[in-house]
Amino acid sequence: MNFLLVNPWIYDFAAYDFWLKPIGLLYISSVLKSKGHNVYLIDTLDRYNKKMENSYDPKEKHYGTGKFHTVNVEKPDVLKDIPRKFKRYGMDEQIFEDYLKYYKDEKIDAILLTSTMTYWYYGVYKTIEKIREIFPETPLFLGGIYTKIYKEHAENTFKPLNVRVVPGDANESLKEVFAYFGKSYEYTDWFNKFSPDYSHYDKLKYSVFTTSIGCPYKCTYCFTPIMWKYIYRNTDSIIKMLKENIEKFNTENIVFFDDAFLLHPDLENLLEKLSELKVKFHLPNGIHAHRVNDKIAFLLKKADFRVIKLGYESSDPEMQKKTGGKVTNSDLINAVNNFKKYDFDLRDIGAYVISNLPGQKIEDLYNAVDFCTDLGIEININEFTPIPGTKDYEKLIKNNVFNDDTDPLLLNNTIIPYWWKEGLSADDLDKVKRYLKLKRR
Ligand code: B12
Ligand code: SF4
Repeated sequence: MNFLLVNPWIYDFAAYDFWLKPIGLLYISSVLKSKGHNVYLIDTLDRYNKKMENSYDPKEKHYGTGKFHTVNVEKPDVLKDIPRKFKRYGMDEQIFEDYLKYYKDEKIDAILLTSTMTYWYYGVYKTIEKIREIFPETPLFLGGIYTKIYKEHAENTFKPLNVRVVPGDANESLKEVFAYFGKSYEYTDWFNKFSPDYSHYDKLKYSVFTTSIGCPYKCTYCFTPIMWKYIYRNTDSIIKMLKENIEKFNTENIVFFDDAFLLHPDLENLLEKLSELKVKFHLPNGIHAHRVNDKIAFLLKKADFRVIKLGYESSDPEMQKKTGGKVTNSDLINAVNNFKKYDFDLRDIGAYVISNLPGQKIEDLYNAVDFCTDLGIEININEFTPIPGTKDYEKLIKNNVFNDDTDPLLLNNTIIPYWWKEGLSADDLDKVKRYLKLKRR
């Protein structure tokens, strides 16, 4: 069979290519190829797509990250009152259309789209509207994180575009795809046996991998432990997967999307072996600070880890404990002292802090800014995103802060402070962000 995979546009008030690669779809590509199918990919978020060269300069920033091509677009009704510009991020519309017309000749049997952030479903919708202009009848399947969190919402929203929603991991979702065509699908150990398929890209400034899926912690705001049972890949097969990628694509930057990279049971050996690969490594997802002891910091430096984000979330010990106990203030101090000992560039080390956690006081944020800037590291303040199924979401519903049928677009972390009466206002957050700027100076 011939499959066309599409990584959709993002529609949002803000988005940045912080090493975004659709690794879910890239795994699907490997699995389908292994079963003898033809697979094509249009990644609308690939900043280095060669057809975009005339209309956009990808201007590489830090280690291959950078700004997307953008176009201002109309806001959907539910966002009309938000006083910010709404944009489409990614491939030029005409180029996308040209790709679709080109693939029309390949006799595509099925189109597969992924979804990541729940509040990006509108971009998925607009992408599929465009696809339907060229492929009005072709069976189209939507999987990925949004469909796992909001199955019913996805089914209702995408019905007018004749989309079949297939939540689940590679096996569960592909089984449904093949069942639609009256074919059987044999489960495969996709996580241990396959790697994300990067053969679709003309130019790779970075490759993204994950050495584990899921996390053994259960933080009250996080969907990861609900979505995945914690599993990790063995060291030798991780090294083999990375070596193949580096040899094929001359990769300079390897990025790990893991939720729990430092919890790998064979961590020291893994880091030793990574140090033989001679590339730069990055950890953009908040890592577990308590694991950064003297030895681990030494090995991270030896392997050439650069951007490392620590999951800090709150400076308040009570809040840290109440939300899952993954970190304490002394964990952060120890981790940063170990990074300093081995001479990491502290501009690359940052801590994630969540603002607007239920019950959080504004002082928590000012203290977090003081704490991190005094340690000498960067701080990234990210607004809280309530996710159905998590303890925090259920509590907010119970307390009538919003309804269970609230449009996911309104639960975008950038939007919440504009309408949420319970938490910190947009003005409060602006003040904290101004304070952070001053402290940075
Ligand atoms: C990597 C990651 C990031 C990266 C990149 C995200 C990106 N846009 O790609 C970074 C660090 C930038 C990031 C940032 C944030 N993230 Co994040 N992130 C993740 C993480 C850890 C991994 C995603 C991933 O790649 N998984 C691995 C792949 C293999 O799985 P997958 O995509 O589901 O694909 C599988 C299946 O779904 C299926 N499949 C996928 N597509 C399709 C399609 C078809 C047709 C089929 C058949 C099958 C199929 O096959 C694949 C193989 O089994 C998830 C948690 C998690 N473990 O999933 C959170 C998660 C998605 N992030 C989350 C959050 C909250 C955030 C932030 C908002 C945090 C914050 N407060 O700032 C920011 C938002 C930034 C932004 N605007 O993008 C939430 C979701 C929030 C939401 N409302 O949607 C999650 C779920 C974690 C959580 N806290 O609960 N994140
Ligand atoms: S430690 Fe991180 S990934 Fe694990 S449950 Fe908590 S927030 Fe989620």
